[in-house]
Parts: sequence; structure tokens; C-alpha cells
Amino acid sequence: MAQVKEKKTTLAANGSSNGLKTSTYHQWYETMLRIRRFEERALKMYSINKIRGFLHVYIGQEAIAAAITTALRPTDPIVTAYRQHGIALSRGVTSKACMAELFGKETGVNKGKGGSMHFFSKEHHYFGGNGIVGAQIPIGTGIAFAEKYRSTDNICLTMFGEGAARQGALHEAFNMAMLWKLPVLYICENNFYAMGTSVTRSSNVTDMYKLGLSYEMPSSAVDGMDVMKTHEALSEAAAYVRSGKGPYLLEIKTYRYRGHSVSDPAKYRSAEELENYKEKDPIDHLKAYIEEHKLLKISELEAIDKAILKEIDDAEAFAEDSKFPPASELYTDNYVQEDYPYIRD
Ligand SMILES: Cc1ncc(C[n+]2csc(CCOP(=O)(O)OP(=O)(O)O)c2C)c(N)n1
Repeated sequence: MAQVKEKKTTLAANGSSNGLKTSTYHQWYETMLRIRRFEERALKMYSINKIRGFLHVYIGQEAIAAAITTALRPTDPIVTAYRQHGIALSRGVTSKACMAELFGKETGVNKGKGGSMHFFSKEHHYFGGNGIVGAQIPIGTGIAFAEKYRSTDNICLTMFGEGAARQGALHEAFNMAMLWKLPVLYICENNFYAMGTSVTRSSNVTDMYKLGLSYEMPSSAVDGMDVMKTHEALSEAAAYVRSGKGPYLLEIKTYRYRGHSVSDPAKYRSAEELENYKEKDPIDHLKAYIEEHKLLKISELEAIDKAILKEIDDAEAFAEDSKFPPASELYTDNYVQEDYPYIRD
């Protein structure tokens, strides 16, 4: 990791004082780059059959994961959907454990039995990784209930796409969360497409934050291509929820550069639209800001790039060299209710 001086920065994007340390910019840059390089490598590994099944990448959306690392506490639980490698990495699950999980190896974060959609880590307060669209919304609400019940001051980050927002479960969860003033920060990652369906074809209201309003839930939206703005919006929302006033809905407008999953050629959108978003790339944008304001030296940025590439090379080698789990692992880590009445031998 490159050396960082702990000096306070004086300029924000709008030129006003923001009081952030240079280490914060370093952390954002490193986190986003780790996710980007990890997933680029995962796509390559998929193309040579080292990874099978589904693979939904987060490329383009990395600013959200990076901002979470600075706006939330590491003990705040997080639950999200299947586009989730980046969130796990940003939480501190190692690149090795994540890559081995994608390879289906026993050294993976879930012993190779979860795969791309189901990373989970109790140690990192990371509840995954859920393949059923929208199911994580009531799960996150329940986790928030548990935090309140135990009188912790943790808040549960419950993340979902704009497609998932149209599941009925969201409405039941929002109502109960407001009724019981649960410590839950809902994040709608609006990347404008649910598989091949544009939000404009599935939703009359396309500013998803407005879904909170009929529950009188404080709600707002932010540009998720900008890590600084996202950090600020998340920090404010988190402070509100942590103060005990109840839930908050933050819509983060973002974009995924790749198709829904590896097999999707994304013909439902124009090349021009994609290029427009790539011009706002969160990593390039932050790098330019860092250079402009001399927050890190070029040599420091290059050292981060180099260290991340090595980390990803090592993760690939680790996954390749690890073993597949033995067949006996099929019978471990399963939920079994001994007296379940409806299944007989
Ligand atoms: C209950 C359920 N219905 C449908 C699907 C199929 N499906 C998988 S992903 C997806 C789109 C979800 O889009 P969104 O929530 O916006 O997330 P994004 O892929 O954009 O991150 C659908 C319909 C599913 N997995 N689960």
C-alpha cells in the first residue's frame, strides 16, 4: 500500500472546505480499483471456464461500495442482492477468499458452496448475497429489528435495485420499519435496468426515492458516479438513522457498464448512453480530482495500481491452487429441522 500523509484537505468538488483526510481519498481509490480489477479478472476467468454459473458484475457502480466504507461503521450489518462481489470486498473479505469462492474452491469465503451470488461473512457483518430479487428487503428490516431489540446502535444497510423496488415485500417492510422506527438505511441502487427492462418501462415513478414518501420516510437521491457526493449523502442518512428516528431511503443513481450477467449482450440500450456514463467513470473522476488537488502524488497512485494488480494475480493463483470441496461437504452447513413432519424416507 502506498504511504499516505494524514493532512486535511481543504477543497471539495465545489471548492468549499470538506475537512476530509487524504487517507479517505486513498481508501476510496484503492477500494474502487480493487473491485474493478477483481471483476475484470473474474470475467476473464469465466471466459476460460474457471468460473461457472451466473456472474453479475458491479463495474460502474464501485463508488457506492467505496463510500460505504467511510460513511458506515464496520459493525453495521449489510445485506444486498446478487451483484455483490464489490460490497463483500469493500467490507474486507479478501480478494483470495472471494476469487476462490467464484472458482467453487474450499478456500472460498463460503467453502465454495455459495458462488457468485451468495458471499456471506459473519465476521464482516455481511449478510450477503441474495438471489431472490427483493427478498433482502424484509431480511434487512428484520436484522434492523434485531439490532434495536438488542439495544445496539448499529444500523442495517439494506440494498436493492430499482427492479427489486417493485416487489410487494418492499411495501410491507417500509410500513413496519416506519411503524417501529427501525434502524434501517434502505439504499436503492438505481442503475436504470432490471435485466433488459428499463425502469421507464416498468415504473410510473422513476425517481425511486419517492417510494418512501407515502410512508413519510425521509428520502433523497444522489449521483452514485461521484464517490464524494455519495459519501456525503450516505453519512447524513446514516446519522439520521443512528439517532434513533427511524428508517431512511437513499436512492443512488448509478450505471452498470456490462450486461445484467455475463451472457447478456445488453442490446436494449444504446452505445451512446453507455459511453456517456463511462465519461463519468467514478474511478477516473476521483483520480482526476486527486491529481488536480494534489492529494496524492502520481507515484502514490501508481503504487496503488501496482499493488492491486499483484493482489488480483495472487488471488487468481490462490483460487487455482486450492482444492474443490469433497463430496461430503454436501451434507454440512445445511439447515435441518429434525422434527420436520412432511418429509419421510
Ligand atoms: C423473485 C425473483 N423474480 C425474478 C427474478 C429474476 N431476476 C433476476 S435479476 C432480475 C432483475 C433485478 O433488477 P434490479 O433489482 O434492478 O437489480 P440490478 O440487476 O439492476 O442490480 C430479475 C427480474 C429473481 N431472481 N427473483
